[in-house]
Amino acid sequence: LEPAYRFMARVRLPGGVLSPSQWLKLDALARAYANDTLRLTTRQTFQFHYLHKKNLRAVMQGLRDVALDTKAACGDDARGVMASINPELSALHAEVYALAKQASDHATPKTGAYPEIWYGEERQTRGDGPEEPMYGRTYMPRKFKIGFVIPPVNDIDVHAQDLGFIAIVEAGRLLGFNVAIGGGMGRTDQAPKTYPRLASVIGFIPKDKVIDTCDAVMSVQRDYGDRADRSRARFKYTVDDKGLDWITAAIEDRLGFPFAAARPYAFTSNGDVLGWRRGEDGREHFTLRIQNGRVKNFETIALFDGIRAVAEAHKGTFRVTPNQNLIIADIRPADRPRIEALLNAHGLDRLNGGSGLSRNSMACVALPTCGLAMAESERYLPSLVSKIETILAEHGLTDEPITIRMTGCPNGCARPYIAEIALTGRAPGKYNLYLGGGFAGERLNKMVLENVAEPAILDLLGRVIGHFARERLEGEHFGDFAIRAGYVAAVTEGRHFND
Ligand code: SRM
Ligand code: SF4
Repeated sequence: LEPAYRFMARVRLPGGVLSPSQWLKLDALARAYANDTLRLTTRQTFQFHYLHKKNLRAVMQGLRDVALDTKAACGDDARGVMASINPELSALHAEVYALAKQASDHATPKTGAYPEIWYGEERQTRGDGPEEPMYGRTYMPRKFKIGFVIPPVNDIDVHAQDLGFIAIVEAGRLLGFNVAIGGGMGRTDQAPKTYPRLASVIGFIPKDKVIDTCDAVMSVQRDYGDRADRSRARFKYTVDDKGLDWITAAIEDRLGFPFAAARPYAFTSNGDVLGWRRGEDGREHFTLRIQNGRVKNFETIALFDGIRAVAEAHKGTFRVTPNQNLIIADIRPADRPRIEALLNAHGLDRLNGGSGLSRNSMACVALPTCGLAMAESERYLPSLVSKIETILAEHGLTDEPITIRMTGCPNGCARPYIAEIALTGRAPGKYNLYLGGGFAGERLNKMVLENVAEPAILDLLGRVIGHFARERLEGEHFGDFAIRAGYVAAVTEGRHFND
């Protein structure tokens, strides 16, 4: 008799775009085989939890029925490819999304094992069959993450990607991309050789060179990445160990041309704008806040059922945002009243309220499903946020947008090291507290308290928030203030994060 193994499965969904029928299938699979919930992730896709081993094939085949799979959602390969979601810029979004999808399809390992195992197909190659064209026989040293961003909103946190493409747009036309390399969040406590790093911009490429650039950058990491020490097997360490100039030259060598000088761009935030927006093509879009990405029927609100009702009526698309929210997108103006009525009938429109802090909060899954978690995250952050909200209200800062992110361990799945306030779990009820991240994801934060419990966290935050309320400059963000006021030093390079 075999133990009752249970699994998590993550769907591959480039750019977070899916159809209502795909949503309805995910909904049905979660109700039939998972724990009656769907979890939207920080990389714009879905996770199922508690899948019994005996049901895995049914889930994979159910996904295949709606043209979805779980290929390369985990593993030592190119992970889920992210893309900015800007519903107002419909044409630009469509173009960048198409490139993200192409990059994902291109970089996904061409394995025959997946259909063989999950769909029961005949084995296609035996023994010495053809090698995988990009990865070869050994795959990457470790996971590799790609993302496309459309400034000024840095919703995908492009500086947290191994390979980021920053869209350069002139008069509404996409010219190409600035290329950013070597971003990543993961680190280990008490191991200074590990650190988060922001991706460095190394130059500009025209838009028809995206796939070539993916190949060139990934193959440099494939060939030079550390395959001996797993904790340092990410591209960010290869970039720092070899040096940015050396890596850039190696990429250019494989591309066969030099990068052009990077073009100017600016980011203003990394969050989502909630509620209704109209695209340039006249279609309507509603961004729905999903707290920490958890879609289920709560005691206070039947969120899972409500979205299912919307999906049954909706004729456009859904888009999962990089902040774990959901856009009901591409609604024809004539259909808006019906969607509005459904949102209202199920109470979903109420979810978009809340303070500037809660609207900009994000937590990883952590306990009870994550085997690496050392503390609560998704289940704890909302209660901590409401205590911080009390302090913010005392100082008239309820609407102030402040980013706060929590993870149950230092791996950084909610990209905490670029939040203005961040907490990473150390032990049950104990966290490291970090301050000083950039509001647009452009600067790392720094640890101010190590391994402390809630009272110490609230005490320090209370003092900094009070000081911020009294002495902030016009328009100054909380993270910038924490540095100017001397609570933390600005971290300019990842390798100095632990200094
Ligand atoms: Fe993650 C591992 C959840 C985004 C860095 N991550 C895990 C695992 C699979 C735990 C494990 O290996 O046993 C977690 C599953 C928990 C569960 O119960 O479901 C997990 N990671 C997640 C998700 C679901 C968090 C969320 O709440 O949304 C995100 C899924 C993204 C996706 O759809 O693909 C998720 N993980 C990230 C991100 C953010 C990002 O990619 O933008 C990071 C930091 C960026 C980076 O990679 O540097 C991240 N996850 C890690 C790491 C540390 C990697 C490192 O370089 O050290 C691990 C552990 C590992 O790989 O050894 C990890
Ligand atoms: Fe698990 Fe740690 Fe990732 Fe949170 S940050 S999901 S605790 S691995």
